[in-house]
Amino acid sequence: MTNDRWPAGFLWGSATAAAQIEGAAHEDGKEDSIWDAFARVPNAIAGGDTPETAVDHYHRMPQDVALMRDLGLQSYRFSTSWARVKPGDRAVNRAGLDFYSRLVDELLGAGILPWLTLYHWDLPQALEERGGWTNRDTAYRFRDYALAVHDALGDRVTHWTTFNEPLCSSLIGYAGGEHAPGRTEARAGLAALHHQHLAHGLAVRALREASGGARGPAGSPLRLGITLNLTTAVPNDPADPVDLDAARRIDGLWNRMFLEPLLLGAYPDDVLEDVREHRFEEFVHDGDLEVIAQPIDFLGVNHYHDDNVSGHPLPADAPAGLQPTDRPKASPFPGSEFVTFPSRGRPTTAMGWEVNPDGLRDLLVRLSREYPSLPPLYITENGSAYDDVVDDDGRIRDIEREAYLREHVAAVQEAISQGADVRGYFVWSLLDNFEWAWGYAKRFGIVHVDYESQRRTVKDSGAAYARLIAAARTTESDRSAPAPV
Ligand code: GBH
Repeated sequence: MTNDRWPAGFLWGSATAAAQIEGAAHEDGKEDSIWDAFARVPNAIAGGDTPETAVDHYHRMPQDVALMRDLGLQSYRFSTSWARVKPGDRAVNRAGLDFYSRLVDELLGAGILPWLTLYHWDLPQALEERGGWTNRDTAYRFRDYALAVHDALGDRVTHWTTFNEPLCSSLIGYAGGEHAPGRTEARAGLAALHHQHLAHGLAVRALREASGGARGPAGSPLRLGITLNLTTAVPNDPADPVDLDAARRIDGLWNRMFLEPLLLGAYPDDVLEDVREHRFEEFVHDGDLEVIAQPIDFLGVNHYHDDNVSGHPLPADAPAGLQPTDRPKASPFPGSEFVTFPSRGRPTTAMGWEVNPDGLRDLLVRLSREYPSLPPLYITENGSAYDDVVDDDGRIRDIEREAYLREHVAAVQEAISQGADVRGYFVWSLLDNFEWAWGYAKRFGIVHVDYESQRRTVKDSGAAYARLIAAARTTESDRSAPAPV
């Protein structure tokens, strides 16, 4: 892959999420999440697909862990399902927690570090019926759920992530409507955004206390963090003030509305001004920002693409962006609904996302320069969807996904050489899976899943990733490897 050395202890892994792989949507006491309910809304999900069976990981977990071991993964990033652990947000469901307990044991037995995410978009539907993330009380319910998972797994799981991509589960779910719960109200999206931040802070505080207080030799052994999806907003014409302002607005909503409360303890003034008509400040109570801005041990970065942003309408002949279904949606950008995303004509993945590995390098370097209080970074997701072909010999020669992977891993290494403190990389995704509003139509796996037989086949990209990990580990600097984070 490259002859340069990787920092000692750099962690290689792969990621999944509960609703995307587990299936068993109504087994052993699990109740509906908002994605189970959303799948029943006509035309919400491409092909009428549902997460009911997904890739049946709930029943195939030991084989899937064996696959991870065969690939040489050092860590596995998975999420727990709130609706399985506390169905309807009532009492703890032992059977649901037992599944995760078995998973953790299986991982540890295979020498794989469990990297647990508490919320990857699957709110219990019962809580949605009480307002979901627009209801401040949901933040406190999240803290209780986090403590229940910690009670069961805190003796074996060290690495905890509160939220995966709160941008998506707030603005895309409540303002844009492409994701569950499919609401299309700008103010609801902003309420969800703040309440998820609050939930993060409450959970971090509760988990630290439950595990012995602040980190330190005698204190908590936990490593706590959050994962954001960070996307660079590139002005279409950097000499045009209208495009520059559009890029500022989108950078604010995609990135700074999340980074700044967490790292600086304040929402960015310019974005507060952009969303003024929605009275965002009413959601922010005294003391909330101190709760939100507690120190974290790592920041997870999910990155897929950057985007070209303009403040002008698209030309009439511009190709329409890919949409999972033709169900009407709204803008996920409160106060900046007019912004457009003109194509730069670069090659795209099957999601229509332009491929630009330099964008990942530049993002990581920018974060390191602009936020002095930035904790160590982990790439908690990066990957690509392509329309795979199973050849007659059964092989999946997914050369584009392999190239995407190599180029983005190289971009991470360049960022490190330019000073970014990146400690690990998780490819999205281990398995083809339920790609949210796209259903099973888009495949991100480095392992192919035949959705009829549930058979798993390592793709060429998966074999390449296994070789890459093995090679990277032999080029680690000879200093003894520190523990991750
Ligand atoms: C991630 O989503 C998820 O964590 C994962 O579950 C999923 O399977 C994977 O990526 C692949 O999709 O603000 O409306 O202009 C994040 C990918 C990147 C999609 C940012 C939405 C912004 C759209 N997201 N993008 S918008």
